[in-house]
Amino acid sequence: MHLLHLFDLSLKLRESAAALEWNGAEYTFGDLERRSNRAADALRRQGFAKGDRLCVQLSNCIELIDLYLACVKLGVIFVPINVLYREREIAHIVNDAEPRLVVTAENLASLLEGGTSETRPDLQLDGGTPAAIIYTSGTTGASKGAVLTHDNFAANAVNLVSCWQISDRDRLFLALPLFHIHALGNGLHTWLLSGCRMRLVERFDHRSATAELLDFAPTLFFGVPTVYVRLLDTSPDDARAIGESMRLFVSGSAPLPPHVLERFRELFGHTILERYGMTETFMNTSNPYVGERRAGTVGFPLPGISIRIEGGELFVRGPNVFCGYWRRPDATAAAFTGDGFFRTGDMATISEDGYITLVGRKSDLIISGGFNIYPREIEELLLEQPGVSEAAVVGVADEVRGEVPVAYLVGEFDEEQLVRVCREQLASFKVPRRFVKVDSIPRTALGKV
Ligand code: MCA
Ligand code: AMP
Repeated sequence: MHLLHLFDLSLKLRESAAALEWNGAEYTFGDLERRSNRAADALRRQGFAKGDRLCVQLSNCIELIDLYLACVKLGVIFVPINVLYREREIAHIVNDAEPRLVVTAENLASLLEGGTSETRPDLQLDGGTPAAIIYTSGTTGASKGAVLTHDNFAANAVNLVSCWQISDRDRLFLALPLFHIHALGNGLHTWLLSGCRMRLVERFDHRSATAELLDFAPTLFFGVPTVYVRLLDTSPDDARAIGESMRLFVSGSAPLPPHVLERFRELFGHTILERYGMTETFMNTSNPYVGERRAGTVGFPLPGISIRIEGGELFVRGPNVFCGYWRRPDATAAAFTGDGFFRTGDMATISEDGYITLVGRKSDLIISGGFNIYPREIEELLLEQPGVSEAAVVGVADEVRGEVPVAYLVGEFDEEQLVRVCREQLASFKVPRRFVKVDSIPRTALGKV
């Protein structure tokens, strides 16, 4: 299914309804339809055609939505890039995706100025057409592009709207970054499908979050665990007031510690609903909307999604699962079993009454504040530095961010220089908090730390 058929339930059917609050202004779905037609016109004038890639490195803003919708309308593949990424990280994505254009805050305005036509492009396409490529899972140091189709986005949105009872009566407060699946796949798509009102903010800022929530009085909120840990600092009166208007708090992207769920319930009067997803698969499992939301678990498979646990690893198959890694047939083949199940790399157990619990990961992955860090990528950079002969980066528990990276190094090195290089070349959340000098790094016979 072309995603537009879902979006038209709002863009066309609810044309004059309030759709978006952004930066103090209000927009209807009709406004978004016209704005994205102009953005599509601007892209077409740059020579964009179906199948071309557009890289976008922007924090949350209305123009990012315009560009995404323009891509959907043109069959152009949207490639979002984390705004915190530095040159080295961006270069890898741009070299791999080979976009026709990279949009940043610098060239955004001049690009959009070139779009004047408000007529929607006339384009038929089927659901297997790629809608986005999102870079992820760099167990080899370099990340791979997960190719996500219109059908993948549609299957996820339909599941969540139905299972979480999202409707046009909802008010969604979206503060997570639109360059990841959490906000893009779950937030933006359920908003456009349900036709609810959304207030978008540039980013989640714990200093202003309470005031924003009180002011907007949302019914629906998506957060990563760090966001919920931050919200535990809300005063009891404010928390009660926010809880009164709220219908549903959802958490995902990293494990929500049970004590956070408990404390949050006492303060806000709501049991956070935890679900589990991946960039390659969108949402796989969710705690129930009605019934027990069990702390420490990620609930049950969502509709149409099959789950199997083999050798402790969770395998998943369904219309939500991506079609492969961009230009990486070997990696794609290795990621699937013979009967079409995707190997998630997540280790899981299932209780007798069917609740799934994630118990670890097969490969090294540090999740800090909901952002993924692949130790290998940082180790490779550290090993390029003078004096460093061995490097191992590991995740250390952190109250707020869940985990933070720490580097263990063998050799004679200048710590200040390492900090400087990491700051220059890595997103801030990847910079090791500490550099620990050790005599040797313990490894297994296979060389694994
Ligand atoms: C954080 N920073 C940002 C942003 N978020 N900068 C620009 N835009 C952002 N969106 C930077 C800050 O500038 C600061 O940098 C550092 O991160 C920490 O900021 P702080 O204000 O202390 O933040 P916090 O209170 O600790 O909260 C951080 C956060 C952020 C808001 C929770 O980590 C975040 O937005 N995480 C969500 C990531 C996400 O959406 N993941 C989903 C992946 P400096 O250190 O230089 O001062 S998708 C996924 O995992 C799957 C599909 C799934 O299941 O959802
Ligand atoms: P990404 O590929 O960046 O989207 O990250 C996906 C990974 O995040 C998954 O493979 C899990 O390891 C982790 N993840 C997502 N949701 C949860 C959750 N609710 N609990 C624990 N881990 C999660």
